Amino acid sequence: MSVSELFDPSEWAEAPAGASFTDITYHLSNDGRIARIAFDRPEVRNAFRPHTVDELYRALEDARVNPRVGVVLLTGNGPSPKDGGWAFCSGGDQRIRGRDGYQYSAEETSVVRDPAAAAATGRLHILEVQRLIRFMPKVVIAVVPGWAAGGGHSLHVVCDLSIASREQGRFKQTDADVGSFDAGYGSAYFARQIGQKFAREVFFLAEEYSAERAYEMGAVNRVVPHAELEREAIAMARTILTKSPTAIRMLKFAFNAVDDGMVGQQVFAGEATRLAYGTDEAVEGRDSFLEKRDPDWGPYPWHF
Ligand code: S0N
Repeated sequence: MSVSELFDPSEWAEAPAGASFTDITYHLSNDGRIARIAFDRPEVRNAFRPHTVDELYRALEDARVNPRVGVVLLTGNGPSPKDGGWAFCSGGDQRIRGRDGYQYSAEETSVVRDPAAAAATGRLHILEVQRLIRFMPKVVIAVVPGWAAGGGHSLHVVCDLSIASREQGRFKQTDADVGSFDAGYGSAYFARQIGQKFAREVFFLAEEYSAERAYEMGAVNRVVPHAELEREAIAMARTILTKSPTAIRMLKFAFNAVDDGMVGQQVFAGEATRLAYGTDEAVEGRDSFLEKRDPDWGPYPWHF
């Protein structure tokens, strides 16, 4: 069975970790440099349950630690076999939302160490996925073939770039309709992207808006014909892959830092430390310690 109508099998091979997934699909491009991670619950507009979030986290983490991967495409498979509808993601699966979060079912709890404890408590760990997207030193592109709603809307917000289907891409922030609120990146950071008035309108009115309208508001980067969506996303990824990995990484974390406070500074500083370790000056610091002598900083100027 085809992964998705927009999926071109000649471009991709299933990632080794992908074989065990049920709620998402995970592929790597044939040269191993692009990851494609897709929600695979089209019959519920790609809503996520805790098990979906576990798989999503594992796939993103796998892509994060793969040194060949530079760009991740996050998308939703489709169309729905029930009614032909398309979705990127419609957020948390409302059928299993409990009073303290989203509930695992008995068969899903196999993914956690203590099934009984997991079944007894709700999860809200899509926020952990948001942070992983935010802090991974790779570019994550939301590829939006249909609805981005609720927590799915927030996921597209937190991705570095968004590309949407002209015909099927639709956006709606339903949080306030269902008594839910993403009070972090989904709203506050969204307002940084498109401005306070538009962001408040999107949340307070919870109206549907098209891909073209999202583009006008500055919420998506590109709107392309539906049939071209994944091809265009791959082309964007290929352009990014022609750039310096270090420059892209430093730029992503520079863009993040101002909104991420001390954590943003920490992430940026970690990358600065990695660069510093590559200098002769830092090597002298390490060697002097190991050789039990005073460091010789003489060759290294106080730059101005
Ligand atoms: C996406 C919408 C607008 C699509 O409308 P459309 O095209 O008319 O399709 P429907 O007929 O409505 O849907 C088709 C089938 O899919 C099911 N379905 C759709 N979305 C969901 C969903 N989210 N959960 C469960 N099922 C869903 C429909 O029921 C239908 O099934 P059948 O055919 O059996 O009738 C429209 O579907 C829509 O509005 N969906 C709901 C969107 C929504 O409100 N999502 C939840 C919002 N909240 C979150 O996502 C919170 C996420 C989170 O974890 C969080 C994060 C940060 C802080 C807090 C939280 C928190 O949870 O509180």
